[in-house]
Amino acid sequence: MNSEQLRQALRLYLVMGSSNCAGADPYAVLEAAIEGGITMFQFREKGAGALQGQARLELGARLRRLCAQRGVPFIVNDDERLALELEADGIHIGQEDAPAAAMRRRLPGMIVGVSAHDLLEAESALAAGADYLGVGPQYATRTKLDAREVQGPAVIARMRAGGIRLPLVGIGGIDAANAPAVIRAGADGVAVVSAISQARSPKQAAAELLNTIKSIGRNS
Ligand code: 3NM
Repeated sequence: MNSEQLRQALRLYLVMGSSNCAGADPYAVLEAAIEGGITMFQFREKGAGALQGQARLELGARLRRLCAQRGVPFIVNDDERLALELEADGIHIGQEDAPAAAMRRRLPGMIVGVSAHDLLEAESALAAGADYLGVGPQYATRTKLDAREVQGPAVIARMRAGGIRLPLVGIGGIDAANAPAVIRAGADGVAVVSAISQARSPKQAAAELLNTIKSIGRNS
């Protein structure tokens, strides 16, 4: 996937694990979200109540197959071994995880995404060979308990002004109402958890978000 294809794939990025689905079946939630138009998926089986071991691997394998069937890139959060086992399209790592350069070496051919919180972190991720950045939290989130201070879309504008051209998504508290501000600040797309996984209709929520993003276009 080249950088332009990656930009397109990042337009509406669903991040999710079983504990984000408010008791619903994660397979059904992902299927509905794909029907609604999500363009990329990250398996993030993390936090209180997350599946472990074989159950985690089995759910990951089912979601991975669904993504493969529907042509949606499948990314694994943090876990290098799981990414290999599931033959993921990529891995997403935080600042605390092994640096992007090591991932790129050990997971040849995979997309490497990195969380960055300011221009300095964005520059070092770029230098380490990251393919895209996740920048957050844009707004208050109840999904990630150890999220940093809310930054607002201005942090994306600062990265762009500082010369960061990498494909980039905003994350944290994003919904259809505030997504336009994130795109206007210079993001290629938005990454969401609860706005889709906890919506009454994940399909409708995804479709609404995608329409909103499409109607904005970058820097308009
Ligand atoms: N990373 P929701 S915020 C997974 O700031 C994640 O890096 C964040 O969930 C960061 O869309 C976040 O439900 C959770 O607010 C986003």
